[in-house]
Amino acid sequence: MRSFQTSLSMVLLSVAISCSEPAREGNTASSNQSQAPITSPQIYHTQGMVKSIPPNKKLIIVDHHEIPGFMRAMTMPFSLPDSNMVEGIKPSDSISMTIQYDGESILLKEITLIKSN
Ligand SMILES: [Cu+2]
Repeated sequence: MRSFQTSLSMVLLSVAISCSEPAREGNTASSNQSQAPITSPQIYHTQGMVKSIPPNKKLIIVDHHEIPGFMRAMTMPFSLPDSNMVEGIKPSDSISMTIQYDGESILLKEITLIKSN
């Protein structure tokens, strides 16, 4: 009896979940309205170690920690919107970063020096 109740509540739960899915079809009359983006920009914070900064300062290559829900730990380049962001920062320094992701591209918002090495 217990297991019957459990499976019944599982069924009810899954029905409730599928019913809460927003209906996206139809509604063609209002399709001229600008559509909301699928994801609003997300802000992430992580730390890492600077691997290199090319002389033109358009990039910074960072060995960053895991960013939960976004990226595993890895070494990767980040575009620098402003070369002044790496003022006083050099390879092997430890930094923290604020990253904005809009579902398509990554924007480096801030770099903070944690420890100069
Ligand atoms: Cu990454």
